[in-house]
Amino acid sequence: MEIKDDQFKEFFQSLPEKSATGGNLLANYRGFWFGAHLLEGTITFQKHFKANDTDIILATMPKSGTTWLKALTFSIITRNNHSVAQSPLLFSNPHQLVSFFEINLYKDGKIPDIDSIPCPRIFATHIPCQCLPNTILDSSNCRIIYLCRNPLDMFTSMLHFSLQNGFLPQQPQETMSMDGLFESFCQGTYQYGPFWDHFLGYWNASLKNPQKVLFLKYEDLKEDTNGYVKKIADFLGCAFSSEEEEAGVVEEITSLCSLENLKNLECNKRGETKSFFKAKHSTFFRKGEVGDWVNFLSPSMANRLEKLVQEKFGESGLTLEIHGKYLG
Ligand code: PAP
Repeated sequence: MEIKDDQFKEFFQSLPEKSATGGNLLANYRGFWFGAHLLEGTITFQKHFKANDTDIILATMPKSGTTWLKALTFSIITRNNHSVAQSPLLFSNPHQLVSFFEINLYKDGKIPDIDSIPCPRIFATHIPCQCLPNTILDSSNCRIIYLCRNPLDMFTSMLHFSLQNGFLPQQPQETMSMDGLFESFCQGTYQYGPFWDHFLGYWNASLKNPQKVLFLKYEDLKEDTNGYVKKIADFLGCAFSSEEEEAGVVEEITSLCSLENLKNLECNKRGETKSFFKAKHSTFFRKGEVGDWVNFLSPSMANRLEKLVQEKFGESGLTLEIHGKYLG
């Protein structure tokens, strides 16, 4: 796949810090690592996106529960448009209902027509807070929901996703071994990394402006999904009425969006997302467990990541649950 825009190509080449991860050339842009295609989409989005006050932006690092957050937010916002039995989620993968800015809408430097999307518009992004355009952060009342996940499970999830989609060679001795991937993860040199600055960007923004940025953790969402469905609705200004609560709408949304339910729908068993790469819909739904990393990471890998978490989040007030332990 070739970048067509020569000006952008030159810009990418001019970025001083580069890293080769698994044969992918990444460049450091404002403290974060991007491949050329993602950076082109990111910069086009920064230049051309105009936020509306009613826009909702779902932000995550890859493998932190993006698909789940898309399904939940879509269901909360559109709950008066159709019954759960007729939800579009029964026929479409959540990634088809909520698009990413840099991966879908502004991909390849395209400028999409998003004015025709009915309000409130829901968008998603993996772009760090530090790289969002001012129109989102300062000059509109749009809302951001950020979902983070403990990095041990995030890494484990990414490893499976990459293997299942054939992004990694099956033989560990080839170019991109698990050790190599793990090293990049700990160095922060992978798409959108490092995770610590990604988390902290949104964490600090949520402390500064809690009306604008809701900071959530995957582990909390698993523990009390109904409670967080209500919290998300409150934050978005569309709280559930007592009639809705009595009628069990919150629980209906939780079970519609549960991993078991989504995973078994035909629309998620078949098909694939097409962007810079193809990813099978089924690979977005695996175990969805907290602490599954124990089955894949060696004790020394776990130790290294735990130390990293303590070192990077120690002063911030952000704590992460790692299999029963709270670090940070
Ligand atoms: P993305 O950022 O590439 O879109 P994302 O959805 O964040 O991927 O990550 C997929 C993870 O979320 C998988 O975790 P696992 O590998 O540890 O199992 C997937 O199982 C989990 N996931 C997807 N949908 C749900 C859901 N409805 N409930 C809970 N977890 C989910």
